[in-house]
Amino acid sequence: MSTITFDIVTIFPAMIEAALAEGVVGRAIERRQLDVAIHDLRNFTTDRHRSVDDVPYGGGPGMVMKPEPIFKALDAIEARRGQPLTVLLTSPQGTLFTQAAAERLSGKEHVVLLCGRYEGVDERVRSRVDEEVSIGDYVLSGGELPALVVIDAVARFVPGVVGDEQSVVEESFSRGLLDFPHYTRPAIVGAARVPDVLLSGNHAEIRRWRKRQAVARTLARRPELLETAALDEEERAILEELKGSQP
Ligand code: JAH
Repeated sequence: MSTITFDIVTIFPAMIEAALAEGVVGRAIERRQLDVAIHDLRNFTTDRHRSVDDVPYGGGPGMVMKPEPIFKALDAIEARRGQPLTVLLTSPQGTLFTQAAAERLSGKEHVVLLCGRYEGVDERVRSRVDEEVSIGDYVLSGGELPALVVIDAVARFVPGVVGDEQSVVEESFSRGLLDFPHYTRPAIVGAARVPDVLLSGNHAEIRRWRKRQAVARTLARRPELLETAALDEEERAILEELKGSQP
């Protein structure tokens, strides 16, 4: 069985713990398809106050994460795991974390996630970082939520983590398109009806309708995805038709 080990370095271990207990990822950990170790950065401090931050050189507002506790934590993880480690830092300065990046990381045996806080980490920490990744262009209060995003997206590529019922290949982004609309019972709720085609039992028609919806939605909401999407012949035809009908 293939597994991947994540080591997470954080000042909020309870935040990580709670999130990883639930859902697909929680189940993968129970089944030992995923191994996650959470390291409290304060356990690697040496001063009486267990300080993980300090004032910025050069002045200015806010605090900066101290390098030594982070170096000590990484040394301890390295000693426990044996190399090679891949160290990830989540920050707004990173390269965009995409589905392709998640797939690539799922091939690693160990990934260390460093969660920053405050105004960021001392620049010298970057000498120990292999990749700096951003989950999107917004500022958060720390790297814990992005680290959880990375673990979730990577775990889904580990064979057996996602059940057959949520096929990884069929879902949104597997081919670079947005997903088609989904419906369940009842067929009519108030004035809102499920599209007739989905009730028709005509599976060829249903497949065509879903493709059309996925392409139309992508064109309307995320047209830039169509530059790199792996469209089949039918999807390319749908796209040309849709482009022609709304210039
Ligand atoms: C904020 C350390 N890509 C989103 C993202 C990732 C990390 C952070 N913010 C946004 C962050 C404060 C301190 C990291």
